[in-house]
Amino acid sequence: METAEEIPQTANYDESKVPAYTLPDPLLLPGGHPVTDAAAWFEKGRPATFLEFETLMYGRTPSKTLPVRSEILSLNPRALGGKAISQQVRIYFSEQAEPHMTLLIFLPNSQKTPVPLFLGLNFNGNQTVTNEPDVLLADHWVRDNPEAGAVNHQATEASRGTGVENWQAQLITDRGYGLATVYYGDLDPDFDDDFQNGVQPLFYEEGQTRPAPGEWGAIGAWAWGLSRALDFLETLPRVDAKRVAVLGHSRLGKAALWAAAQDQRFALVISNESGSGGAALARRMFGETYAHLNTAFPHWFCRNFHTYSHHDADLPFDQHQLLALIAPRPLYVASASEDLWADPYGEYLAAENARPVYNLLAGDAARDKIGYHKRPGGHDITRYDWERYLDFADAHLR
Ligand code: GTR
Repeated sequence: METAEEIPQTANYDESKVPAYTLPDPLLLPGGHPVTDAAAWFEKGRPATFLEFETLMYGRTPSKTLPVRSEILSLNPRALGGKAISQQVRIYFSEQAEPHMTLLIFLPNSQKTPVPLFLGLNFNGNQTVTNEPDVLLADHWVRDNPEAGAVNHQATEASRGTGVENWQAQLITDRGYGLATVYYGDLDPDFDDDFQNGVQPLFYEEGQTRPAPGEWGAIGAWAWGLSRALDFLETLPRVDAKRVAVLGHSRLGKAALWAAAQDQRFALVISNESGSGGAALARRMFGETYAHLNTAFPHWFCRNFHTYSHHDADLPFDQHQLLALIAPRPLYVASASEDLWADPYGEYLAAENARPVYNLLAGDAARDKIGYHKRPGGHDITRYDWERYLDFADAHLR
């Protein structure tokens, strides 16, 4: 494994230097047998594909059920200028106070029937998502960013509302959808602490001090948290939990995809510029490499994945097959033209190459089930992106 000074900073941004490659056929079983119908996909193809991603990339999520309990912290019937009800709920995963996650939920007051909802993790604390003064500051480690109100790894008042443009709570609720979010550091703070903080220690066996080589890293913990948030949303009568879209930007897009691959309750999935280790094909060797991911962020994936630093093309799968694990549920992949680090074209090609599985499972309806856009600009999630996601959700969740 490289030291920090050796982190490969050079990335290929030259389309002519993309090597020749052949993508694994998502409909071929490891022994070479073709999957020819939906039953065989769900009985054999999907489990085999899933097992490879689990073992070699994201790591296995422990299945132990925890004594989860929730505490309602606030209820505001007149949030977002009176148009929405907001709720904050703290979810504990043991009898202890830590670890816990705080779920922030907005539901439009205009809707009389249970609403479809977007669920996503946020980068800097729930208080950044809107300007609502009653939203609690993140109470776990945050990445320092003094200009955005994150100082000494603590969220401050100055960070309130700094992510309003990225979250568009007003637009989402105006269009009749709910929005729910959790600060990702509640689940596992995003630094390499050898998995002493966050939710992993809850699952250690007697004598275990860190996840085994094939067990989850931080992305696995973030994805697990999305499923625990959905568990809670299922208890809310005003939410239609069968119409929950899970989304994420960048590293949290990787987590959203992995959450949806594992948890088929998520009805629709959105990858916003998830890039390498998310929606982007590895075999193109364009933009961020696995060597970079594993050295800059050694805690994100499972330890087995470190074997593939500098051997990106040696994995038995590529990321179109992660997207195929979402089939036949609607999937939207979005890129930005200047976000070459995330390989926009590789994200597009992964979505296109998931189509054989969608076609097999959904027939003629498959065509519209995969959405894609590449907007001008850089690495970000913007109002334009949300407008596309809302249109896509209108087509599939209404
Ligand atoms: C980068 C990382 C990407 C992406 C991004 C983000 O530093 O190399 O894989 O996850 O962070 O999350 O914004």
